[in-house]
Amino acid sequence: MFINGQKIEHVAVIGLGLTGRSCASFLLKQNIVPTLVDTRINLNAKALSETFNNANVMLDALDNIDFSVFQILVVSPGLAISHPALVKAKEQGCLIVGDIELFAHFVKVPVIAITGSNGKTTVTSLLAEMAKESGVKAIAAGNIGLPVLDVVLDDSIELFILELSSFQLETTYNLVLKAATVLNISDDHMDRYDGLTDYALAKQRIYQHCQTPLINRQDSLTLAPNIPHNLCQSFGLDKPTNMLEFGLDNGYLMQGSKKLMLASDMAIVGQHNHLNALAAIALGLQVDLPVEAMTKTLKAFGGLEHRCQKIPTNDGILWLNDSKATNVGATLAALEGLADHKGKLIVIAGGDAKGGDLTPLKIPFQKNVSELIVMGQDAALFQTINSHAHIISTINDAVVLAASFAQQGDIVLLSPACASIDMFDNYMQRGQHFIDAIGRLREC
Ligand code: UMA
Ligand code: ADP
Repeated sequence: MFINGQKIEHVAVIGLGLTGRSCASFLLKQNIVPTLVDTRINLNAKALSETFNNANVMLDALDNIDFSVFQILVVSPGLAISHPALVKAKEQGCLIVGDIELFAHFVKVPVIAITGSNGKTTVTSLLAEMAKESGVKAIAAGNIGLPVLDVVLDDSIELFILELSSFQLETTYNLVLKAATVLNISDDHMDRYDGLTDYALAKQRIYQHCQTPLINRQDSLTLAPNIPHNLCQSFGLDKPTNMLEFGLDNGYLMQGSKKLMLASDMAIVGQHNHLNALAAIALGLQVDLPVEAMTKTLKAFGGLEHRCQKIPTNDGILWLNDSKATNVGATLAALEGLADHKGKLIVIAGGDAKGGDLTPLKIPFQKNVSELIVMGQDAALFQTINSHAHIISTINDAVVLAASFAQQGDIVLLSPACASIDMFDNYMQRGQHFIDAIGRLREC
């Protein structure tokens, strides 16, 4: 394997989750047996070694490992490259990359990439559906859950649609993109960044080698640094002024002065989904997907689980599972979408706030939310912005309490504004426990 003209033989894969394992398999296909490293000492070293061609496995703190013997360290997104051991390795001459950078050196077909604080998975999935509807063999990969190196060598793929996290972008240098977008920037992962600007800069790396940057013209942190405005396309909720702009006018999704479709014909609802739809169409046009196929997809695409997902019940209450709202911006979008609702709105929130600032929720909670129920390690933080918040300890208790407040015509929304890992394996498990608890209400 050659990277930047250098023959690569000595590689360490750091982190042995989904990404690290896919990197190890990929490197074996390139006849490189990597050293496998993880800080989790409870992993099964013997089984890992056997799976990856008797590779050397080191389960230890990064500080205890001498990385200077490696040419490349392939670092997983869950590990911060600001870790002193990795900074030292870089000073000693190691190249620090992620799986997306390796992908960049091997991919042979067009790539579109999507990042942002919220809406990445929705836009990535929508675009993949639009490509399918257009007869293009596309695959959605990356942060969405399918590691890119598992599919990069599949010759049948005509288009890659990548969901990229800021963590992945930090270790990516040479990814050439047909089109890319930063959908929006709001407080997230503040436990890994020095502030919002630092986080936005990581996201903006997506535009480094991008033919058509697509920016959110109402969110200045999504702009492409050093790229003239006239080379960018944009989307926003306002009326577009030319064909490089996508927006809304008189209830229509528009490209410039061209009507694309009625926003109310979309199967997913809420202003944030109008933005998601505009972004998906703008990206799709860059790879020549027909507008008709894309609007047809928008009429049928019913949204994804755990994102303002309706849970069917026969109690006359609208139960919404928005467990994927792992930051304040996503919860704000949900509250905005429900602002016109007439009955009571009961919200269940809380978990690990990841060092984020909850104050943007203060006024929407005051104005629109009748009862706020909070749980998890940062529950008390919610009481600082809403002194009436009820603190409970389990999601089951939250559902039982919410049911005691709710009557026919009311809404109960799980939209935590926090990560789930203090109480659950992941946001999917949190959403499932919410659904299960609602099911148990019927049994009472
Ligand atoms: N970890 C250690 N020690 C190690 C390596 C990892 O403790 O040596 C911990 C990390 O801190 C983290 C966990 O293990 O808590 C998993 O980290 P990882 O880098 O091994 O994660 P993967 O299993 O490879 O999954 C990653 C993405 N996870 C993260 O970025 C944390 C997945 O996104 C992604 O789907 C997958 O690669 C395939 O590309 C998940 C995610 O939560 C959905 N992403 C964040 C988000 O969307 O907010 C960025
Ligand atoms: P991501 O992959 O970026 O986490 P998802 O599409 O999975 O995004 O949605 C995550 C959360 O963000 C959900 O609660 C969803 O309702 C909300 N959301 C989706 N799109 C947007 C958007 N454009 N702006 C704000 N919130 C959004």
